[in-house]
Amino acid sequence: TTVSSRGETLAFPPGFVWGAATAAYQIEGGVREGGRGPSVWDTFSHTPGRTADGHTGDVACDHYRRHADDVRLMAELGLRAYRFSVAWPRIQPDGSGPVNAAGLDFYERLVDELLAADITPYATLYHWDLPQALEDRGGWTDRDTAYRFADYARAVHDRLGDRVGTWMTVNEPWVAAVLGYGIGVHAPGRASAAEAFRASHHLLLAHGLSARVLREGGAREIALTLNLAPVLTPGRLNDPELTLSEQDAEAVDRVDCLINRQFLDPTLRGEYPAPVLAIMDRHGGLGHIRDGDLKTINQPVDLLGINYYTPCVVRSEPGEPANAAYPGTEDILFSGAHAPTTAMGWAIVPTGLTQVLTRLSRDYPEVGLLVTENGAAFDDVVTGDRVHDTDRTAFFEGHLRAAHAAIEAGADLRGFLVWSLLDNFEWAEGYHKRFGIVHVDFETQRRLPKDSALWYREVIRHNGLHRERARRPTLEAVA
Ligand code: GBH
Repeated sequence: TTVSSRGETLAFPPGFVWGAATAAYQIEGGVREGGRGPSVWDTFSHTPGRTADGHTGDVACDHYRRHADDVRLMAELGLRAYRFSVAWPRIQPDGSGPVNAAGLDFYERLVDELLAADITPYATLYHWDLPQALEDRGGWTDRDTAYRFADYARAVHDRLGDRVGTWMTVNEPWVAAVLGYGIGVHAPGRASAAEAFRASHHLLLAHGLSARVLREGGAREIALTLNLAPVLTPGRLNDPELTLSEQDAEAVDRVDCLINRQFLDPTLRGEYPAPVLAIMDRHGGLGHIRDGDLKTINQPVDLLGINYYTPCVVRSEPGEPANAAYPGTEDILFSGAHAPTTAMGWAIVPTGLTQVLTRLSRDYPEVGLLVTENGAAFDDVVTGDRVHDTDRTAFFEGHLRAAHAAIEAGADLRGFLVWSLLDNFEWAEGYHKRFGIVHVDFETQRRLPKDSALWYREVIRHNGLHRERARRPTLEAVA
């Protein structure tokens, strides 16, 4: 592996937040419990051919029933923070109207268990499980969904606002819009560039409207979470300082606008980048953007959540076939990075995290930063009662070194949450792809902390990488 593991001590700032993240549909199961209504992911996963082997989130990690045990496990692993998502269809089974008290009760119990275990709860309001009833009325392509979302946010905050300090509005609007509406590999499975742009805008509007509601309700910290990726050329992957041709520089900028700035600029600056507007205009027009929307979207946020997995590698050269996830880039070739990959096929490039963080602190200096997801799927093997996932530990070690380098360069990074606490329903990939630091046997629901979880516990205990602990097992230890 090329992931660095030089083994020296690396201390993080005092108070640095260490934890793990999950999302409701990926772990809860109990899809018909407690008055929950159907979401687009229930519909999608039950539609033949949509997910690997027809896997669904019907049972998942059975966390809906096992939450108390799972919180105990988090405490044993030394986690200081836990980011979970609230399932909108548990709170409003039809996406609007009366609140289902049983749904709020569930999250209240979870939050109380976390607080009792001295684990700080971070609540995400939307991690892709849109109530099906709203999808039936147009879903995120319909402007009204954003207003319904603000109502839902108010209901959740009214009940939990006294106990949850940090609120994340929307998780990865790019994924929700592009994979869900643009190319259809995620729920609701629609495939239209024009619809994806409308959906993106309405997700941003939902962020702004709900951020306003949360602020009025006295929320301590308001955040949104974006999937951000440095956009590189194959040459830049090896040499970040490499001077690009004019064509490559423009290709990089256009893709950066689509994946990163389409979300960063409206939320943090109140404007869309010009290249995004030009591409949008050619895919359905700009009619969905109304006067005042950008002002609404540009609410003050305290924290930006960064989900980092892998960089985006492009160059100016016609892509065959065109990458449908990036409309308006038919003259750009998306290539893989020449680097080792995870079981998802995603290139492992820890320095990409340094680049994302230092870029954010340079271009958007007013917002605090939190890594809300970073992690990797590997083909784990259970040996007795151990999972020796050295590849995952090396992945985290590399990315923590990269995060630390960004802090040293001045980035205001406040914490790091691994994706994910548990192996879980990996969306279109079903249960085949395991991202957990805890192994889950989906037959028995047995939880088994992987070696990476034991390693992470030591990282948390030392507030960083510690020489003795971070080192590979010695020969004696192995023998
Ligand atoms: C996150 O999305 C989700 O928030 C989480 O629910 C999910 O389980 C987790 O990641 C793992 O998938 O161009 O082929 O190199 C991550 C979304 C990952 C989207 C990387 C773009 C680029 C793939 N992103 N991906 S590729």
